[in-house]
Amino acid sequence: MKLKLPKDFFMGAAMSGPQTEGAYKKDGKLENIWDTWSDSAISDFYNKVGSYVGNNFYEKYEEDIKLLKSIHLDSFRTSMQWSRLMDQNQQLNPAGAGFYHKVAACAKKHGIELFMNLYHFDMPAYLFARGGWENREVVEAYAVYARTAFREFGKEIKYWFTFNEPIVEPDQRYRSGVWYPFIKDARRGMQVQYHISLAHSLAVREFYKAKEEGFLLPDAQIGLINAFAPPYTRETPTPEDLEALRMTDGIHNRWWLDLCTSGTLPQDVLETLASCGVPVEIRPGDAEILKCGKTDWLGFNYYQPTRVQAPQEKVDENGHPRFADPYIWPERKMNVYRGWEIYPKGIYDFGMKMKREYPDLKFFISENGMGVEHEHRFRNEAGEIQDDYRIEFVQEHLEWVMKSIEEGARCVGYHYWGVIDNWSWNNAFKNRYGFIEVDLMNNYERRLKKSAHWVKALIEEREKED
Ligand code: BGP
Repeated sequence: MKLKLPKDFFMGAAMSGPQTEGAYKKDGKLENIWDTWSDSAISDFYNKVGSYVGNNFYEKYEEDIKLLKSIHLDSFRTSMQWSRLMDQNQQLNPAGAGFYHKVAACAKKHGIELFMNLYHFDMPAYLFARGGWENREVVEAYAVYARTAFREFGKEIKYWFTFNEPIVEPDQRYRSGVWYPFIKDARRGMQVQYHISLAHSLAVREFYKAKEEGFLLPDAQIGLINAFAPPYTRETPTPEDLEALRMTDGIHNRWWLDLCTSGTLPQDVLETLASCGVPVEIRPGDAEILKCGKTDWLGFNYYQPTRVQAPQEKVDENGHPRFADPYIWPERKMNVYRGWEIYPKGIYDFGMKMKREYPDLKFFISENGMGVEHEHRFRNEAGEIQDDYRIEFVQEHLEWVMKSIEEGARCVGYHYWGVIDNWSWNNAFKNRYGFIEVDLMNNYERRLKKSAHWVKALIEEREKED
């Protein structure tokens, strides 16, 4: 199939502050939770590469923005680091703000749209020490941070997002405990998820207040980014399989979709949780806050489908209710380096679900990508990485995006994750995602891979029609 990108469709790059900037102690930047983890247990990170360096975007932002433009991308998303923008007294750190002003000005100069996200798993350490997302004062502090950002950058940035994948910290830090601080407590995890929902809603409220007061561009928009992939189960499911589907979808997707579309949380999910000993503590007045959580659009991060079936045991090894077991689809194709299934049709299924259930809300594919280990194996004689597997991956996913648009999905863009190789949390630089290589042995030098030429040619085709 010949791939043809529609007009008025963002083609861009996704990245985040904590995974690219580095400069972890420069210009008044405070410690964040990744720095704390890196300092306390560096062996938890692949090749002992902690959070300190990113891919040196702090120094190389101009070169990087020019590179994105050189392969004809029209937009990119990154995130501000709370620990860089604000000081411990919840005041703006002018030097930190200066960096983001430079990035915004540079994007403008080179004609590339900047999408700005406010939080990408990067709690400032001093706030984590006060209880992090378990503490409502931290929720309030996040609203102050969001207000400050909107007012400081309101005339420079049009597209804003409150959170990237707000489901990840409750899961990784508090429920499964695989990320620092390694807590395995379903109740605390749900409370964190709930508090993040309040924080999102307070930030959206601040956004509209700032808009009313003239601090923002008149067409500024606010959204939330999540991995919303609809879960699948076996082809001939039992009622128990369907129940596993309901709760998986409820906690991971409907929770956020309902919040962004109707300013509420799914009652059936809250009730099931309470009946299983995981009640969420809701205070009077919270419903009013959540009502403010409705957004202008969504970002959909998609890497792999979720497949579930009825759980063998109703309780897991930590004594928590177990709502589902993983289901291994016999026909699955894997990205063996990351351990994630590759299933491009999932992107289409989400588009159709949005069309059916939330027809008014537009969205874009905010992350999609393929991380591969030891990519130097694929270098040709001229030294260029021949990442045909990545080209195939992107091509297949984009084909399903196009099909969903043809059939009525309101998908308005595609951002590839990690256009420039970056730091992948505790996998550090193990799996490389980029169309552009970062040479860690050579001062973070950037080099195009084969996929960079491919994506450039794809976008040029569209431009020829203008
Ligand atoms: C998403 C995150 C990104 C990014 C990506 C790839 O869930 O939003 O921050 O890291 O996954 O995952 P990883 O880097 O773990 O391979």
